Amino acid sequence: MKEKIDQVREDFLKDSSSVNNSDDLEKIRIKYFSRNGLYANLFEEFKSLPKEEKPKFGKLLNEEKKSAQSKFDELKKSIESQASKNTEYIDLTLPGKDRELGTLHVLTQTLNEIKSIFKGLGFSVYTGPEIESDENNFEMLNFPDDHPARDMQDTYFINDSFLLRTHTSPVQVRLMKNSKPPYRAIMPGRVYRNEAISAKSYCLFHQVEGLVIDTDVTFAELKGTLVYFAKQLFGEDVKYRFRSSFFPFTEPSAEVDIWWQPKGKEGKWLEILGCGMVDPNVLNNLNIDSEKYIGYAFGMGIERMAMLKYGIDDIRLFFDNDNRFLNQFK
Ligand code: 2NL
Repeated sequence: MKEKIDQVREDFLKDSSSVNNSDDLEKIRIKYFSRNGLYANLFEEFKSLPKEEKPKFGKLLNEEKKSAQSKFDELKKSIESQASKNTEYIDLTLPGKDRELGTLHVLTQTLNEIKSIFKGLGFSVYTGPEIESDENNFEMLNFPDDHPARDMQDTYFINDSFLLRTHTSPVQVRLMKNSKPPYRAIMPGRVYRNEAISAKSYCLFHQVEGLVIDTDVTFAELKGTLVYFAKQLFGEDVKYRFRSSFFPFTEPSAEVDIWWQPKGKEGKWLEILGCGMVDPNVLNNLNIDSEKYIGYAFGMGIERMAMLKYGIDDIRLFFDNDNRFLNQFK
């Protein structure tokens, strides 16, 4: 009996020294502690020992089993704590978290494109204040006192003499007041109009105007410049036309249309910009000798350009800051 007990202890110590996980542990539990396990077998044999040996071996067996059981419990604890640690491991093969980069607003992208086309033609870029005088916004530009654009309906007046500019022309006026010709410049910026808000018009929008003044400027140069511009922005194959028009500050005046042909739909002419030869009255107002100097000017809405270029059908989308819209222009 003594040898058998020693053998079981030795085997148990050997087996438990190679336990690595809960499966190994379960095998040991079954082998030693189950109803048909080795300790149960020893107790079974113990029953058939002679009466005088029972006290001695009873005590020994109880101690042996208790000691093995406590070693087993320790082992179980250590395996369990290891397992719980293992669940917190870091999976180095997981892809990293995306850091989302912002994107330039589609209007900024469109303006940058327009700017780079004109810079390539030798134009400089000027900006000016959004709050302007009636003088710079209207008077100098040959708007008669009773011109409908001066009406409260269209202009946000601040007081009798100041207003939110309705176009970027006052930046040209400032340039002409502050420096001598020749000029070759574009003026981008925000402008304001007191109009009913709809898919087509908003209370503010962005404009790029251009001004070229020199001693030998021609309408042909105006046409060549704007056709080049349209081809750069809308593609070499763009179909365009010049249509005569009217502005208070240019004479003669024209509007440029491009042919818009959506797939499967009827095509149509869409206006992209207005232009003309600077009215001599404007030059005279600004003390530029209209006998010596001649010039052309043009103006376009940046929203309108972006809407045509990207097929956007509601101007309000530019101002809503909805990421579902903005992220399409990454
Ligand atoms: C349009 C038309 C235009 C101008 C703007 C201009 C400025 C000065 C003198 C003469 Cl200082 N003209 N600007 C000329 C023709 C058209 O804009 O449809 N804009 C959205």
